[in-house]
Amino acid sequence: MANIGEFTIHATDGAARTGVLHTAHGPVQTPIFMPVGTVGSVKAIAPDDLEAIGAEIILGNTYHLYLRPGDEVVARRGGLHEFNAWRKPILTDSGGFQVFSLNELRKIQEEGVTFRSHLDGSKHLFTPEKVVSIQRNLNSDIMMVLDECVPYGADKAYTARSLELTTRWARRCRDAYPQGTAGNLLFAITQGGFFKDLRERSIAQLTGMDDFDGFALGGLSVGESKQEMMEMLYHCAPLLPVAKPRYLMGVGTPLDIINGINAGIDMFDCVLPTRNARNGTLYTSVGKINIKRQEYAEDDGPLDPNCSCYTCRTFSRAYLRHLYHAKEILSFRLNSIHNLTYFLDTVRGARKAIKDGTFAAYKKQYEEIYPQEVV
Ligand code: PRF
Ligand code: ZN
Repeated sequence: MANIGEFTIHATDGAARTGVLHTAHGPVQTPIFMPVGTVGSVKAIAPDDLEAIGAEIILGNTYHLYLRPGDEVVARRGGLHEFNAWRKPILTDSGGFQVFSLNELRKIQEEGVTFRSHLDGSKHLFTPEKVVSIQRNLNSDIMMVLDECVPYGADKAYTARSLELTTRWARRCRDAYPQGTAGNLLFAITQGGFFKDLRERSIAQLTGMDDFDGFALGGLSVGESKQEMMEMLYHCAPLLPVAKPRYLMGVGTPLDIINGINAGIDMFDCVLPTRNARNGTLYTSVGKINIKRQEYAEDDGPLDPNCSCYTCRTFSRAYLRHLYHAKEILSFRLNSIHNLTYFLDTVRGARKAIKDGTFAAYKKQYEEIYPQEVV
């Protein structure tokens, strides 16, 4: 049995790597895409669906689960895995990002961040110690430190002060739960906005502590152009320790993920596949389609002939279009199964290509499918 937190790289192809990260709830093959289950459930998808599409790890949100149903309620049920019946690994975001995106009135101080609940307006304080305690109650396999995701357009002075605070908060998170205490891993989050020297400083400070189980790139995909994101991604990824898992938070499109892998990133999460599924935007081997369109009204073919998911094996485009227009809730489930399969197939294919030494050709295929996104 491998130790919890052990990360083994099996093959590399350029900067891209494939390996396995061992968690308390089993191994995760990397590179991996993590479906988002904000409140503990991946929207419209049950755990047996997740198993069927080969999901290995899902993401939950500290912010939402703390507010409702409450992390102590979850702890008394034996933790999030027992509560939601997903017995494989779970990563939880720390809540920092959600506080910043869902609260206009939040207040950041040395101690932590004060905010009002988006549910009932009640006032709360997240400190580094508090978000670790919440994530321990959830029994998350991978906990994230409290950070400030610097808004796009923030000036250099603000960004510099903010990254120093994020570093101090990361230290406090680690001190609240020293490495190896129990089975919960803790990842640090690097920030630094769109200033390369500040990004370097944030990475140097956090990797210098040497006791995190992995490192995330935060503060990307926050409104910048694709070109700016890629420039920062390709600048920063090689600065992260080779031997630890690297996580690009909240990214992205299939081509973003391919670029991330190409830059040496191991983990991704994004609401795109599930959110787009619910508005009828579906990813296929020839690009994005919208199932709403009239052209599919009598199309008896499968959604994607190259996909082997339950939706594609079983239903026609005409039927999926009908379910969408009839606002049937089955539409959400079938479309989500397909889109998540597409994202998981993307990382599965990447793992194989890295092992085979053909990742450049694999990347080129995605650039051809999504030409409008190439920067
Ligand atoms: N910090 C945290 N969660 C995040 C982000 C971040 O910067 C992002 C940015 N894309 C997504 N989710 N804690
Ligand atoms: Zn499919």
